[in-house]
Amino acid sequence: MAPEGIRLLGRQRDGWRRPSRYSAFGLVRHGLGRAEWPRAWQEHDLSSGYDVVIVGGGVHGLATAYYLAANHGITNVAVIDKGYIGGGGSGRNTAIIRSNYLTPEGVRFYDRSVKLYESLSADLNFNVMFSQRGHLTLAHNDGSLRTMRWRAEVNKLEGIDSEVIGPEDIKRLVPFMDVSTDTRYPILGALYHPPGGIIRHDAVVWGYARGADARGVHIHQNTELVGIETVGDRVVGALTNRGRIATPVIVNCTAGWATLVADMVGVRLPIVTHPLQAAVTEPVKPFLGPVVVSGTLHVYVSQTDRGELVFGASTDPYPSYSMRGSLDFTEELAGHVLELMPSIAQLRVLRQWAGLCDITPDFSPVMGVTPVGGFFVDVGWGTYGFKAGPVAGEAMAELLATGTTPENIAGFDLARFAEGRLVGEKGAAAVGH
Ligand code: PYC
Repeated sequence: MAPEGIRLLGRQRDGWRRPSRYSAFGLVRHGLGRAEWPRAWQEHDLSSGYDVVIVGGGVHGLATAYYLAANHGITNVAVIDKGYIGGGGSGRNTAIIRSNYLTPEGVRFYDRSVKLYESLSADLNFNVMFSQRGHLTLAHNDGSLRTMRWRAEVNKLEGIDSEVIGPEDIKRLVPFMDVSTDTRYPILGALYHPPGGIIRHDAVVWGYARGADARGVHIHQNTELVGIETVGDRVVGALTNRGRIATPVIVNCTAGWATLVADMVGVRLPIVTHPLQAAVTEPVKPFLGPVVVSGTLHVYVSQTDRGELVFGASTDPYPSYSMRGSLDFTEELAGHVLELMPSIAQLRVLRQWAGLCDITPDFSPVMGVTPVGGFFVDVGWGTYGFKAGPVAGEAMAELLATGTTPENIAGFDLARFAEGRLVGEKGAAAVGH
């Protein structure tokens, strides 16, 4: 049987007709000939009005625009970004996808995202390189082993493939891992989550941008929101560095700047922004299968399809908007990686960077309506944002199109902080914060 992506060529699930530049013939012509590749999304003049203005051209903003158009036929939509699309958190994460959370709400929500990621290449007709190579969260002490068991049981009750495994099974999955008992941080077990893995983050951003653009959405890069106009308690316009846009709906899909955008309409968000640093090594032959996470050592490691090792850490301990890496971070991170994998001591680190994480008191996002009519939020993603892009976009699009909050995001509303209904996900953070 032909693979799903090929069988889908030439027909669409939502009745939309693909522009000819995306046809199988176009692919061959551009692949073999000299014709220039078409741009994946177009540039447009800023219209004087849109039905919806989405602030933030990362995976959340673009997925929201894509599902508004694809699932609800709402296409008079602008996505604005003060830089270039995918230049914020969507381009600065470590591209880990998983659904092995701690709360039932979290598990169900992230599982829907994994499902959407599984069919995303076919849905967007764009290879997002989702590699479900498994995800291991190591436990180095009794306390974390207990949390892994707890997570495994909640996961199983929700139908998610997760189990606690011992050092021998870990060694089988990652043969060069030091699982001996005479190390500083002996490995007692791990939460093993086979559907987890990594993805090509740029491809996800570009795929959603291309799909939204082809359905009529306008993507405006280098377009900064500088103010929001309201009449009474309703949004009526977005003020940008390129001019005013009349609009009844603004969706805040930013990371790092979420509180500043919300301040424009007087909505206070319980968010503190911390940098999160990561680094990548030179490429080597494939030797690491699953993603490996150690909360105790504050580190996660995966090997990309190109062979590089990607490392990440916990957030920097102080609030900041800095997106620069630091030498002390890299030294500490490298030391922790070597505790787990002493044999990679000769690998050279090529690059390091930081992204901004908007952290809420319960480590869960803030999604949905706000006290200001027409001002919606999809923010506060802490260290989980990239993996949630598809489900967040799908749910936000449904909310905007129907006016009804979908059940899978109802628990993440802003009012929960005032009403004491927190959705505590700190225990499922990749690493301790
Ligand atoms: O939640 O899997 C995660 C994660 C990895 C890096 C930062 N967060």
